[in-house]
Amino acid sequence: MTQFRPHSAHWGAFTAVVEDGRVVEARPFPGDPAPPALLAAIPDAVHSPVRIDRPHIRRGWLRGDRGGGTLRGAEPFVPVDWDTAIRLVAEEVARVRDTHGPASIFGGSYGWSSAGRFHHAKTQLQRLLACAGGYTGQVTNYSYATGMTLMPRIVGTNAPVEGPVPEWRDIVAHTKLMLCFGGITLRNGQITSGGGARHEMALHLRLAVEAGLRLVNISPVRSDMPDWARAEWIPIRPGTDVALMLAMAHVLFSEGLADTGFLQRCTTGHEPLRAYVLGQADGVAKTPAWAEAITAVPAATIAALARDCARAPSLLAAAWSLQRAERGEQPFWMLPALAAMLGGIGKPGQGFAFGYGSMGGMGITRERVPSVSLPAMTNPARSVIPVARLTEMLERPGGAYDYNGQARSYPDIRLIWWAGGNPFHHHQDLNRLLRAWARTETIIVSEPWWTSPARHADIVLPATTTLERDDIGSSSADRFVLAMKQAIAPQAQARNEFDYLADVADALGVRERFTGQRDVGAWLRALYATWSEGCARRGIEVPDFDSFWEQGHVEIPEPPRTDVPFAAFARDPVAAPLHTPSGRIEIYSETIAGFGYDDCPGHPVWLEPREWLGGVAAATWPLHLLTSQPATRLHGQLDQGRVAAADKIAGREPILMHPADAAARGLGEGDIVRVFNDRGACLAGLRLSDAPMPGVVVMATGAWFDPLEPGRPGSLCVHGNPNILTQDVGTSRLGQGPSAQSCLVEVERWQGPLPEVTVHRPPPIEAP
Ligand SMILES: Nc1nc2c(c(=O)[nH]1)N[C@H]1C(S)=C(S)[C@@H](COP(=O)(O)OP(=O)(O)OC[C@H]3O[C@@H](n4cnc5c(=O)[nH]c(N)nc54)[C@H](O)[C@@H]3O)O[C@H]1N2
Ligand SMILES: Nc1nc2c(c(=O)[nH]1)N[C@H]1C(S)=C(S)[C@@H](COP(=O)(O)OP(=O)(O)OC[C@H]3O[C@@H](n4cnc5c(=O)[nH]c(N)nc54)[C@H](O)[C@@H]3O)O[C@H]1N2
Ligand SMILES: [Mo]
Repeated sequence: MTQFRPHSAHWGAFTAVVEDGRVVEARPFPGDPAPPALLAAIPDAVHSPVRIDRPHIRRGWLRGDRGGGTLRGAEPFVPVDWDTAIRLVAEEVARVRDTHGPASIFGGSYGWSSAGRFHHAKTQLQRLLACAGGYTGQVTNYSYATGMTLMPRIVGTNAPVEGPVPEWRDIVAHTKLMLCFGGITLRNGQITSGGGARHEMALHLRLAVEAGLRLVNISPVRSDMPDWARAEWIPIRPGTDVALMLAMAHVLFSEGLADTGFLQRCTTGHEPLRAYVLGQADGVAKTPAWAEAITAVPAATIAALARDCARAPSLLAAAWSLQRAERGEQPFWMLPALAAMLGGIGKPGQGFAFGYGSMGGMGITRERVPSVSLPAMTNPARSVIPVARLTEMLERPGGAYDYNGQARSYPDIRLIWWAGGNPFHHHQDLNRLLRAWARTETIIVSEPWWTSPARHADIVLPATTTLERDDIGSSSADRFVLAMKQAIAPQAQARNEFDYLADVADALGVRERFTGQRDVGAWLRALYATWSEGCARRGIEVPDFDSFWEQGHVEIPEPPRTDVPFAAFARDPVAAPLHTPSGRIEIYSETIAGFGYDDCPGHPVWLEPREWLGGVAAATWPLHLLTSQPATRLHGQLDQGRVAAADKIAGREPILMHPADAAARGLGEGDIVRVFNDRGACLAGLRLSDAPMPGVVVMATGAWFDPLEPGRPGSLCVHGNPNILTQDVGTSRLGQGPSAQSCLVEVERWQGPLPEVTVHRPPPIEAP
């Protein structure tokens, strides 16, 4: 018998088609204008041979070895029953907490997990650890850590980064020129955090193009904008955008095109920036010719861009990727500064914003209602690190570091528990991570699949996928709330996080607190009730829970009108000041200047990165590697499915290279190549393309880390996980965000026999 169950994922709402207890198809949500191709991979993932079928323990750990140089990932696992696993987990949590204090338990668990808001693995785990005494958590994220740290200091809110941003509706009606640093990459619009029913990125872009909007794609990669958008492409060296923006400012200042009225009324500190740009501060005028030498963009092009922006209603937009780089604060600070010089901030369709091409739902028109979410619990240990300082934390227990104006020190981690994230996907410099990972006494990982963190754990707990449980999908970037109905029984011995964590809580004596004395059904009703109350406070009526569940979704209608960001402020900055110390846009920040960071001074500047095409390191490593979001996956998720598999070359992740760079190395289409630098190496399949500018190569993130010799740092990744190559340094002492996009490499033909990709099969498992 065929059954149809409404469901959702970060890659979209769908109907699960179930036959004989198996999901056979994920049918797109009716009315979705652009259903993601990724939906096709869902049945593969759910019924994958790489699912974890029962709890497992690393053999050495069972025999008493507790870290201290252990090279996890090499030894076989031993299956155990759930009762044993729960007892061992509870004993280990209690031991570490009582011996070393709760901050020695790392429960940050950064990662996207799955869309359902109740069975959200990280939140569930952190609730348990909070009940049990506390843990070390993580703040900010890999997406826009630096942007979200900087933006409140300079404009008083993080809205320009995470939304709401100026709406497409206003862009279509009012904007004449839109500069897109990093383009508008439609592949990224497939994803909405928490799950979305409508994928509208292409739809809005098309309406804007039809309305005559002039788009400029300022990016190292031409295909960051679809061909049909008829955008001009301005190829730019990665990591140099701030130099181009500074040179545009030079043109505005020196040609009298800057809106001095706006600068005086709504900003503070444009004079020091002006002095810097004109060269009065350091003797170097930031002219278009100066910027040409850095960016490889012709000076005349830069000057023309500046003049065009001053002449027409313009919007300055940039992808989140620009700040995922060394000194990533600088382009994110200079973009609002430049928009302030143009004077359009607060007018419909003008000003600045980030992320239109980064995620589905940016710039849509939506009521400002909250999304459904599971409340966090206060962490009694009050210990956190900036998310991307993971390896450094493990390397330097007690070590000092700076972050956003604070002098801090790292906790001494003895136990890591990860649920719902993949550090071997998201973190940079995996060889360095592997060495640091080996210092930890115990590592627990909850996962539905044998992903890299599970393979590098001591205790592995098999989690259900969303299709094996009831939940609610909801995103702050979509107008729908979605019923995610259980479609199939839990596979093998997989259990819901909430259920097994309740058993761990029981063993730790905190079951009642952890469950709140509710079961799953009661929790879903409670979360929905809280959300409906939030809607009611904004005058929006939504159906009761039973009608919602019956219907399968709730749609919040598009509002007729929403606010233009910064409109009230721009009209009257005294009556509606920003939440900054001056109440204005801080082109110069006394606060940041007061931190005394040489890597992030008081106003935007060009600071030469360590790794970029214009620096000394490029003599040894002449190619700039961009590691972009994958079209065929969400990070590492769905890598085991057919969509990702179809894109690979002999099972390896493709690397895009300009034909001129390939010819210079004697390489051709389809070659298996070794991509390397002094941090590590991986294999990849060569794809010739004139989309990247010469000197720039592109690999998507997300191929599962597959070391030739598991457990040995420095080993070749035979599959093509590019984080074996990227550098692990903070953007600056301010943001401490990840710097993945600043990465130089070399590429050569792989000469040896082709090693097998084995990571999509379970690791070695021993009889108990
Ligand atoms: N080089 C480079 N690196 C990057 C980036 C880049 O641009 N370049 N981008 C960065 C960015 S922006 C991000 S957000 C990160 C993303 O990094 P992550 O969010 O860590 O990546 P995911 O693969 O989504 O990891 C989620 C994991 O949760 C598991 N999971 C799914 N559902 C469940 C569940 O119900 N229970 C449990 N226990 N587990 C579940 C999945 O199998 C998966 O392994 O990567 C970052 N890394
Ligand atoms: N299909 C799919 N979509 C996704 C995700 C996914 O895994 N798969 N992940 C989601 C997540 S978690 C996030 S945070 C967002 C990330 O959203 P973004 O950060 O916007 O995504 P990226 O693909 O990393 O970068 C966008 C483009 O920026 C360009 N770029 C890189 N460096 C530079 C530079 O220095 N200057 C300029 N001008 N351009 C540069 C690259 O060519 C790249 O194609 O994507 C989301 N969307
Ligand atoms: Mo992200």
